[in-house]
Amino acid sequence: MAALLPLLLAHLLLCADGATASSAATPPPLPVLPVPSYAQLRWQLSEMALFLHFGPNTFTDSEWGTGRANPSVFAPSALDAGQWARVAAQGGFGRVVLTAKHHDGFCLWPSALTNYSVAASPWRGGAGDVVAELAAAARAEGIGMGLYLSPWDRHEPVYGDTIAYNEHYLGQMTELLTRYGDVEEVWLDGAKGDAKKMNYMFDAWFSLIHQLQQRVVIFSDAGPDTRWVGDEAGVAGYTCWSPFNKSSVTIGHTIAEYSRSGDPFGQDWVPAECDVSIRPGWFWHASEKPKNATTLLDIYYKSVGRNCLLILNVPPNSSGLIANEDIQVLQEFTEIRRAIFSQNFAANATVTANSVRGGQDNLQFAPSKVLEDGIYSYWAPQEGQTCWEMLFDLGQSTSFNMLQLQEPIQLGQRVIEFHVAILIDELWQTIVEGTTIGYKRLLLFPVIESQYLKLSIDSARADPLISFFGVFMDPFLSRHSLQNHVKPPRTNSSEVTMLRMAHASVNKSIAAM
Ligand code: FUL
Repeated sequence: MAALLPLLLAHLLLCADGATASSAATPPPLPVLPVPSYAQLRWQLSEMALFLHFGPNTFTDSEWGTGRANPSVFAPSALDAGQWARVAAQGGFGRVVLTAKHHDGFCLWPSALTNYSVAASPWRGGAGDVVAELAAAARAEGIGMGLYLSPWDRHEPVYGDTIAYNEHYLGQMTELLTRYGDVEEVWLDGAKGDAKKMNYMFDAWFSLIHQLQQRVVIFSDAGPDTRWVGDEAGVAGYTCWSPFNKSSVTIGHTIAEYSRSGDPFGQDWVPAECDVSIRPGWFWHASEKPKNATTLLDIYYKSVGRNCLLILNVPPNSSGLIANEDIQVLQEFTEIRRAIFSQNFAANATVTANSVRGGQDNLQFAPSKVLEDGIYSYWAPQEGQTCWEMLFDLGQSTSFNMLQLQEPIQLGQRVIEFHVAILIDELWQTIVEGTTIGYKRLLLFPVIESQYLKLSIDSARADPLISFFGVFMDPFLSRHSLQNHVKPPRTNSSEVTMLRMAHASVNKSIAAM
């Protein structure tokens, strides 16, 4: 009898479509534009990047160097880029991004276009190249390499002369993108603190960067490939679209709400990147301490768990090493993620849906596809439905407080609103409401217990597609941190009444068997 229950429950879906599959394969549904490029997909799948702020500021206890620090201050005694890359790889960071040049203008590579660089420092007798050492280390660890080349340069004498400085900047960019192999991310910000008037020729910069590096994504306030989320706390909007209009934002002048949330009507695919430092400052300071692992986990939920990439800054110290206390926190952060995500209570669930693309027997788009990791296998409904529901039978009553949902974003971001309900005392009760899903959505709520869950997509830009649905328990979640995660549940009394009636009739049939 118990084995029949899931099948019977499938009939509880409000709008079951009994169509069966035809013998020919069904092609995938049309994408809904905009969609990510190859480089943007690689970026998104890497989930987290390790940001490395390092330079004269590390030695002078400053954040925004004046550009007048003597290159002799740059003297790390034990610089080991291999350690930085290992820390990144072991912590699950898919790429590293180094401040090749910060606002002070000091270059961590021996640029031929300035004397203000490692070549003028005592480090490695003036023959060192931090960019080269990190590029080799990242390659050895199998992670991507990214570079931050600050537009604002407080040292360079031609800064302020538009033509001359744009030429200088492009010359330095060319050095960085032609000497060190694949560069997967170029990071630039809109900071421009001095009174000097300066026009950056962003269009020329972006064209050159894309010309020189095939896999690169360019980060700035306005993309073109990934956008600043609009804060330096690592937190995205509860609603977060990758579609966006680049033309609505000027670099250096963001509209916080637009950057946080994106734009369901956006013409461009520009997903958000969330930057935050493990310490109060971006550069290392002896007096500062790292955040703890549960704070990092909370940031992870609000960045990676809201369809973004998390770029976490872990600044090397004045020895040229990531400090042990930071490594310790990163190890705990890795360990708690492993503990939480290694047990998916839905892994062996029985999954049904009210309709399946190509018919209920079509395995290619079967509801059970949402149990497979990643975005390349997914459930798709029949076209032209107005109701989309999936039902999960976990096999036994289970306690949990977190859900992971994913969309196959290679076909565009679709879901506008959804909710998840559980069956308690024969009634479906909404436990969480969500807005966007995108690449990955992590939803938290107080611990609840049930065997049955129902995902309802309430509105979507096109037929919704779901590539992953997971059920987890986060034992570290405090009532306090929950406050920032939970949206008040919505009550839909007519739905509850209909399901109650339907469930009552199923119970009657079971009793009659
Ligand atoms: C900002 C800079 O001004 C900060 O110093 C830091 O580099 C941060 C990541 O970007 O725009």
